[in-house]
Amino acid sequence: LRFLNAGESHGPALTAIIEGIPSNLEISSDYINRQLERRQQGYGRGGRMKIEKDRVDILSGVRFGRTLGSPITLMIKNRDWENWTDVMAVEGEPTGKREITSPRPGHADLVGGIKYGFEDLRNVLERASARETTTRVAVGAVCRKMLEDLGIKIGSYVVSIGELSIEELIVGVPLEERFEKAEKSVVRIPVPEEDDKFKKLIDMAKQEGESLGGVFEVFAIGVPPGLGSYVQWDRRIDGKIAQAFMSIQAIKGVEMGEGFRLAQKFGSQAHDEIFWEKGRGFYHRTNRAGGVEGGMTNGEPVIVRAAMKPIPTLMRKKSLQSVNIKTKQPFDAAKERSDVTAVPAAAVVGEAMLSIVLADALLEKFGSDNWEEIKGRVEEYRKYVMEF
Ligand code: EPS
Repeated sequence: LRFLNAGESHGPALTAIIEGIPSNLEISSDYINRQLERRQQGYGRGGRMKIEKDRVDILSGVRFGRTLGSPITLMIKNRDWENWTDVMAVEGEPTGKREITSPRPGHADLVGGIKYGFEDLRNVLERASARETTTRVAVGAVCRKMLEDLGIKIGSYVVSIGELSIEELIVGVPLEERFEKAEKSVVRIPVPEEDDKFKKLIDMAKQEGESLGGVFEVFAIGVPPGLGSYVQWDRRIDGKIAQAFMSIQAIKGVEMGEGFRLAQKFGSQAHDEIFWEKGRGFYHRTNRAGGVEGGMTNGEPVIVRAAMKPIPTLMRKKSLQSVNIKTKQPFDAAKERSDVTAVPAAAVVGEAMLSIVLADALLEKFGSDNWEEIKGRVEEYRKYVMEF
């Protein structure tokens, strides 16, 4: 399974081509659109989300609601494009309109400009922007459909935004319940009663022209054991998951299960003991490992935790110290329309990335031609695991 995506934030459209989705998988644009909508939510989003209503056009690879096994092309039009036709024109000379010369600390602006040789840093931000994650969610939705057919559930919730955390309030709450509640919260927290506190913090940050980061968790329940492998470094599934999450804009840390907290424990407190029951097979009563041992899924829920830094675009009167790339004079970093926080959206992007990695690993283990055939193999394998 592989995919490429393309598109500038204010260009005409975002596109993706996915190769390796088996034939006979049922998929619809409605199914994908539901995920796209979820990515657009979250208190603290900026003006762009009021303009966009992300909808997918499936341009290839699907016929009468089923995949053909051929490359699937997905396209999401940028509604905002019509306001940018001159700034983002394909032909003609630069107009200087909406040119960016004061790089934002923390954004790709400066290094991107040096690396690709641009005098207008807009050339960088248009592609570096998290707008690109729209297509990841669309690709992730196709993968999610496969997982769903196998009874694998993917979900996410926000644990903290800035210094506000609900971590202590969800101890012992099952993952699925956390997810269901988070779906009802405007900031994706599994304790919607706390929404107001979070909204207040976000309002305050907005007033100050500030931005906020946070922590979110993504899980997958029902994953068969044995996806990924210990036999080669680049086949370890935790490595693939970490890469997938780190590649989401503004993510600065990724953990599996208890992650960094495991480092403080004695070995006897850190690992998940093994049990066996007839009719159930092997299982664990704890899941500190986050569902991965030895670079392979172990049958327990896969749990990934990621830390997002605050978005680099600040609307403060006094922004951050930067230097104009033309005059070399100190300058206030560029101000662009942006979000105060996008942690809830990043969690949905995380769901997509986990879906992609797991679907890829499933196809690697069970074949990749005909979905009906693959489903049968997974079922057989589950029986085998139960009897092992
Ligand atoms: C985003 C679209 C962008 C930003 C945001 C995410 O739209 P615009 O730049 O037109 O406001 O709202 O991206 C960033 C903050 C960033 O720094 O990349 C989206 O579709 O999620």
